[in-house]
Amino acid sequence: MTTLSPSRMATRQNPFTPKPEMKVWIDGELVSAADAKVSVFDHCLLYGDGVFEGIRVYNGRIFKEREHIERLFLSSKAIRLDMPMTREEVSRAMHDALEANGITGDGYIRLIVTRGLGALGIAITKAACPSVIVIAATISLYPPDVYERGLRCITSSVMRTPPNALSPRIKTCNYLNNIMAKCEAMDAGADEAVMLNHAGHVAECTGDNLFIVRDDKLYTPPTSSGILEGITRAVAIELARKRGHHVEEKMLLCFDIYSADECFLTGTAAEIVPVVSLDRRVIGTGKPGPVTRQLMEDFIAYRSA
Ligand code: PXG
Repeated sequence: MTTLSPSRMATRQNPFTPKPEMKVWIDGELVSAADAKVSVFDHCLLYGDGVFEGIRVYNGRIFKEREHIERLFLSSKAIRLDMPMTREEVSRAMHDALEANGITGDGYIRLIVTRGLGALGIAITKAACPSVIVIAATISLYPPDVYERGLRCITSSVMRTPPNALSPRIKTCNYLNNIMAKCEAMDAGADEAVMLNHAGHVAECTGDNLFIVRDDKLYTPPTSSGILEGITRAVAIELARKRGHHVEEKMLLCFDIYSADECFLTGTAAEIVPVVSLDRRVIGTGKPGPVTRQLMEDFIAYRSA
């Protein structure tokens, strides 16, 4: 085994380099990307001890801003992290970050709250001083052809955390089990992984909620199946009901997906994206179905309304 000398370590090139002119909002200050750093003693780095939101900006407007802020506050409450800012201040910070980065069209906000500096121990110190970070940037989407051909998925062997472990309803900065599931999908040559809960019921994908369509009715797992209550999921439910579809939150098994007419995922990053196979079983015709296509269209109209 070769060991890297410190100098070689220092000169390795990270393929990810933020644009130098990018400004990151950290605890009330806008700092350049190069200086946007957290301490090695930060509990979010040491333990994944923090919560976050990923938020879209369409046409300069923060999509579902109130809902994202509310979920952030609920996540932080659940992990006993006292938000150091009010909802209004968080909103202002996001708008300031957008303005500082000249984002007037489409963009993406990553809002992070870390427990802040702590000792090298698990215990939360009373003096914990949480940090709030707002990164305003753009997002790389699935390439357009994915929306045309649909995703190929596998069922992951990585279980979604059971609600009595780390509740999937909390959007914590610990995404390791989702990352492991995504790795499994990539290794299998698939696009995404469907994660099951402790009882073997379908929960969700690694960063998206899941729906199936059967006989023009839509079904999606309930929060009790161990999902993040997605904001895009709520929009999809609303849009489908507006089209007159029956939408039901229902416990699902892999068989329900194999035997569905259509399947699609919803999430901030993916928006609405069709799924055309699971574990090499073709879903429906193997092409994005009419209900999914209609919803994708409706979503585009909705987000820019
Ligand atoms: N489930 C999980 C586990 C998620 O992380 C969703 C569902 C969909 O929720 P929203 O509210 O976004 O409709 C998410 C959200 C990424 C990324 O980089 C993923 C999410 C958010 C931001 C970025 O893949 N997932």
